[in-house]
Amino acid sequence: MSSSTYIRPESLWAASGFYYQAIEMNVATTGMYTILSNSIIDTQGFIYNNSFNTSYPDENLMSFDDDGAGSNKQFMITVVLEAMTKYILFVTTYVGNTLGTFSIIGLGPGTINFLESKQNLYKLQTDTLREFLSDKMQYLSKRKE
Ligand SMILES: [Ca+2]
Repeated sequence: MSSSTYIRPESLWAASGFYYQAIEMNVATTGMYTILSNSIIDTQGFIYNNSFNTSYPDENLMSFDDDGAGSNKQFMITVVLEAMTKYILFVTTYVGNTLGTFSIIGLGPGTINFLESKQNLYKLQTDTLREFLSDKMQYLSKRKE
């Protein structure tokens, strides 16, 4: 993660009107995993250890990416995930007020379990007001063959 290209989450979150979906993740096998998105939307991904707080977006943040997958402005994050640990994959869009479907692909030494967070899909506001919306974002996981 280069400091020259790293976009601090606050600068993104400071702008209102971004939808996001929080997806809980866990793995049975500790190892290095790569998680990327597939969508026609310009996505961004954040991985948090255990939990996240929209008021403190840096807290528990492990990794962040915007266009690392190299095509179609999809994020790709490679990170070590430990077994028996709860992680949150936080998916949002580069452009505000964007909704649509996306897929999440996970590659690594074992299966990644994805669970929809109870918080599911919200529209992020500057005052951290969370507006629950219908489930228009979808995801799936694949195990590396
Ligand atoms: Ca992107």
